[in-house]
Amino acid sequence: GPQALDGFTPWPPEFADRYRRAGHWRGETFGEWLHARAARFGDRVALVDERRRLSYRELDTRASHLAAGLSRLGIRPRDRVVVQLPNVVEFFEVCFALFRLGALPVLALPAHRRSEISYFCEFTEAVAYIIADKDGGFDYRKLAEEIRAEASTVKHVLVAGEPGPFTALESVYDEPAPLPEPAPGDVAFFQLSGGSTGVPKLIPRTHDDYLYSVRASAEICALDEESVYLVTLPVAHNFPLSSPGSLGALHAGGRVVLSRRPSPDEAFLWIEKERVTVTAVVPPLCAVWLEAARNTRHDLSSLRLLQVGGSKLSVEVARRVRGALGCTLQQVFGMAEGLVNYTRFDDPEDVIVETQGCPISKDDEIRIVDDDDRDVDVGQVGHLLTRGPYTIRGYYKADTHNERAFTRDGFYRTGDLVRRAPSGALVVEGRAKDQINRGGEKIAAEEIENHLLAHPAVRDVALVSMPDVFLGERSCAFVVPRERTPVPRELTAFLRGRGLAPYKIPDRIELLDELPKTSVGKVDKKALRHWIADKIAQKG
Ligand code: J2J
Repeated sequence: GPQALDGFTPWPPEFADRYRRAGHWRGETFGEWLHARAARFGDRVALVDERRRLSYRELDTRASHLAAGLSRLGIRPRDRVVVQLPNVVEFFEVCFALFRLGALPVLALPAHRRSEISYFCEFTEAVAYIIADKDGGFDYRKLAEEIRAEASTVKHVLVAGEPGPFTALESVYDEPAPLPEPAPGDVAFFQLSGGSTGVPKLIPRTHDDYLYSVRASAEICALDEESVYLVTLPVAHNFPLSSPGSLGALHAGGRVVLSRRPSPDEAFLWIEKERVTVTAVVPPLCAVWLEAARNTRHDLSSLRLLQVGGSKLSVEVARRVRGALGCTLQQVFGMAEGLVNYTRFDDPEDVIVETQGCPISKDDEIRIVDDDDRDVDVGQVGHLLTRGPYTIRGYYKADTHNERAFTRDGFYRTGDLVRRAPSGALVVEGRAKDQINRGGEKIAAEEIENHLLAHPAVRDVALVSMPDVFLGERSCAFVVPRERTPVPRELTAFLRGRGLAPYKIPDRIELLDELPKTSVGKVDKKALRHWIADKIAQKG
């Protein structure tokens, strides 16, 4: 077959064969998949946002027209394109146009700023950057000007909405032209890793593997033509995209409704208006929704399923879902690298409330191991390793890191600490990776530490999580200053100036004379976490 993309680690042939024989990998591309949906669901509404309603057929046609236009701009198969769009219909037109072209979307989040976007553009040698004009009070065209000045490979900036100095996305759509079809085993796009390293890692997902996870997820969640899925989290994130997410709803012939904001104000309005049946939120948002549902004037009776995932949901909040919203709770423990676990509809209530569920596939292999990769006893907490038909075998262009992030026999080291409940379901007990999970938003400690070390008054630094009632965790930076002592506000302003996504700015900065070290001379982050947790607890 054709040569695999440079920097992509394919599954070994014996595994690929097994996944094909099992019927997981069906040899279908996203482009073909959308054609098939359009042929079957035609004039049914596929997508709804503030401004537009698009049928399956219209989506299919618009994607083909945009693919043709992008091709005429010179975008070729395997070219990387950084896509940073809010929750609007254009996200799907753009992604499917690129899929059809065989060009590869790099799915950035709306919160990303100069630091992240310029890195994605440079690392992937992206030829184009696709944005909306404005969202949430932020002007992405300003960001694009900085990116264009820094990233020499970016030839095109395409803007959904008012283009300013750039090209209007709307002007690119053109008469469809025959295009070379990508192969189903090819990389289709890149997700971003929550990460624990100095720079974010890119996750290559293939047509075959991703469509399997979408199809199987849609089945587990019993989606059908009557399903109405509300996207409240950022549309590009793996959870609302594929677990079963917008793509799962489209797979089943349902309707996808795009809410710009996750706030109850906006989301509840959509639920009532479009008779939404299913949606996905992170735990802090779940708590806010439950509170807001107490005295909302909106009719939420259509909602049948609330999925919660991205970080650990507390048992107390979990128990309140049915009473407050009158719908079923489903816990979802997933990762952009692949593996996704769901509690099932027929699970007993305590399994739904107290566990993070079971994997999608009988071919998801799960190991729970100690620090030396030996299996722990049943029920004990250990490191979660996984391998399977939709879990990557390597990050993109990351050979050195891949040696650490995967076992020699291809298991992905998730960095999560889990145990098996008596039911067999997984329970997330903690994390071994150096990451802060800020209400579902992941922060790689090393990335922020490197930025802080670039400040002339900073000698040493450690970023750790601190407990937070609302978000579960927030970030705290322990800073050892040089002769001159920086004020915390100066440091956060410095980080903003470096173009970091706002959620990565430390919530708190503590100055120390030196960082505590373990017996082997590493920074003792555990001690720092305890210290800050105690300090917060004393304040009450
Ligand atoms: C505890 N920790 C969780 C949960 C994810 C579905 C749902 C979520 C994601 C996601 C996703 C958790 N309880 N229920 O991609 O398809 C933490 C774990 C995990 C990391 C992955 C999906 N659900 N987590 O959150 O790539 O630490 O994907 O390894 O953003 O989030 O983060 P991410």
